[in-house]
Amino acid sequence: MAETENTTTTEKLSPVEGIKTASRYLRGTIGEELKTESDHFGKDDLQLLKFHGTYQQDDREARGGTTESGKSEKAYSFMVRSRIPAGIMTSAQLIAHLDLCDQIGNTTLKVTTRQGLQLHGILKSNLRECIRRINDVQLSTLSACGDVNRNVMACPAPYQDKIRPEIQKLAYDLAMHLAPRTKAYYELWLQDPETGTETLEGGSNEEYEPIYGKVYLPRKFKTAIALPEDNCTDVYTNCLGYITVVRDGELVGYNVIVGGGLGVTPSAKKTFPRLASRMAFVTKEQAVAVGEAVVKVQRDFGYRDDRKRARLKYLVHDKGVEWYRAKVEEYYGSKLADCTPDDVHEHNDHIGWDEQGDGRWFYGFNVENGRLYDNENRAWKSALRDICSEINPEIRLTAHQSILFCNIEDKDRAKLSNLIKKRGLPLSEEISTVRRWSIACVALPTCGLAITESERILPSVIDEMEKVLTELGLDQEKFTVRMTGCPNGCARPYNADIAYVGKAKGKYTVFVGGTRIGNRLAFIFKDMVPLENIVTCLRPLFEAFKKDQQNDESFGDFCNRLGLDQLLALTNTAATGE
Ligand code: SRM
Ligand code: SF4
Repeated sequence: MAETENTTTTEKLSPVEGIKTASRYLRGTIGEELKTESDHFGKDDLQLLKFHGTYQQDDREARGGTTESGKSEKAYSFMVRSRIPAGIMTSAQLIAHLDLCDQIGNTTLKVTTRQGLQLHGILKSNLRECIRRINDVQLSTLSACGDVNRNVMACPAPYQDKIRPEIQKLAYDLAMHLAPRTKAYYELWLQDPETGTETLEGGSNEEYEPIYGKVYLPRKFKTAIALPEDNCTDVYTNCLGYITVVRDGELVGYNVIVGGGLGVTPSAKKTFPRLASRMAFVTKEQAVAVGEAVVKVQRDFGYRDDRKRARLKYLVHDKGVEWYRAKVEEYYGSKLADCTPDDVHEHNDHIGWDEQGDGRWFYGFNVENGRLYDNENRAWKSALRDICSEINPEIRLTAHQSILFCNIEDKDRAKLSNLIKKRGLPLSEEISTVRRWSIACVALPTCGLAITESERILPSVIDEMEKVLTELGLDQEKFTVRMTGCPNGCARPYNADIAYVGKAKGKYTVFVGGTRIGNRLAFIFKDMVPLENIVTCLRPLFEAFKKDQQNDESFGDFCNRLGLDQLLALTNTAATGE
């Protein structure tokens, strides 16, 4: 299929399309801007910087002053995101990130919901150094953001079985295969700005992006791999997903799913969260090439006129999965088999101690909302530095914003626990079930799209939930609680058992009815609930759940069984005492 084929060329394109096309493969004027004294970039380059793994932000709590010219003053800095396929990294790579956050960042580091790492507060004058130092330790920020395939997720558990190593390798292979090929990244961030030259000159060195072409994708693109018994990557929320198919203990292939995505603009009916549709079975050998075909169909048919509708999920929704499959077969060059019945049915968060199967252990360390910092009570960064320098474990990041310390010898187990305790941190086994299964997005003060608090407020919301659940004898119940500071859905709220989604200043939409397994969308229970009521509004539901729970149904299943009207009736009964 020709690189430039694009059925959307006659439609009115969104302005970002023009910026990408004119960017000379993601260069724009970033190189020139990096040489200026200005503390921020111009509008067009902001779009291109994302492909390089960085977002221009400003501290929203520092806004408000004015410059001499009367313009509102902003404290600009950059978020830098590392792409880490399957979240697998070394102790040295983690230490390099901790050094960066302490030396040129805002002294905190965030483990993200896609097994990545984020630095915040990097000044423009330090941006090149930051990205170069990440590359110095053999990681990259290229395509961590932008309209390309992002970090590929896979279950990070280090079980030495016949499946995990294979899917983790597939995550790496897909990430490399689908990474942009432009040399712009090398030129801008890695070569010496004084002596280096641009390779794209006079047409003779014209670059070629075999998968993306000049225009890249219409929008961000996300890929994940899961096992039926372990959907820890929330595979159904991705544009492209792979679910393992195992026969006689051997991995034979994957059921490929397409068209998941969560972002929504509540005021725009044309936007909605969507779980992926099951498309076709592929063998192990076909997995990467079919993934490429899925990407290319979105490249050529995805909507480029309206960024709100440009994600793959809208194309699959509008045209149907059979249409999408036929196109993928055309691009791939042959027919594909139908999906097998294999599907996700469990979720393991890998927290606590577990055996790897090679005589060694791994420890899932629950990092509350993925934020690593040091203060007088809790010193996450110091604990990690101690563990990395004294034990040197392999590090794996989970999609639940937590860390697995891997390859731990039996003799080092007590030592590892002591290093955690010494820094005032709870062991994973000391954390309540509700806290363990909760995650929150970044939100304020760095996220430019945040409407409410999320990561900073969820710990106290969980304190309150712990009290209610303990009082009702529900403290052992396993269900997901997810909070975001706006409806974009960065902590994947729309398929959780319970979700709090920031809607207006201090107010949240409360969702219930999703699942821990991530295969059902939640529904709105109450909208515009003030922060102080987001736990109390659920109390009647918890009480009814305690009374009427059937077999081992989860809280999400219970809410889904009752449906909105019955749940609201419970609340009204509680309010009137009838
Ligand atoms: Fe996200 C935008 C943070 C996972 C859906 N997301 C943003 C930005 C870059 C805000 C912006 O555009 O200015 C946030 C940066 C905040 C900051 O200060 O750091 C941001 N997203 C995050 C992270 C760091 C949340 C976290 O606390 O872990 C996650 C980074 C993952 C990574 O390593 O790559 C993150 N974002 C997600 C997910 C979850 C996932 O992918 O599994 C989603 C929902 C799934 C999906 O994509 O549909 C998600 N982020 C969005 C959206 C809505 C996209 C849409 O289709 O409408 C936006 C806004 C946008 O793209 O316009 C967004
Ligand atoms: Fe920002 Fe909204 Fe994403 Fe939270 S959900 S990080 S507030 S864009």
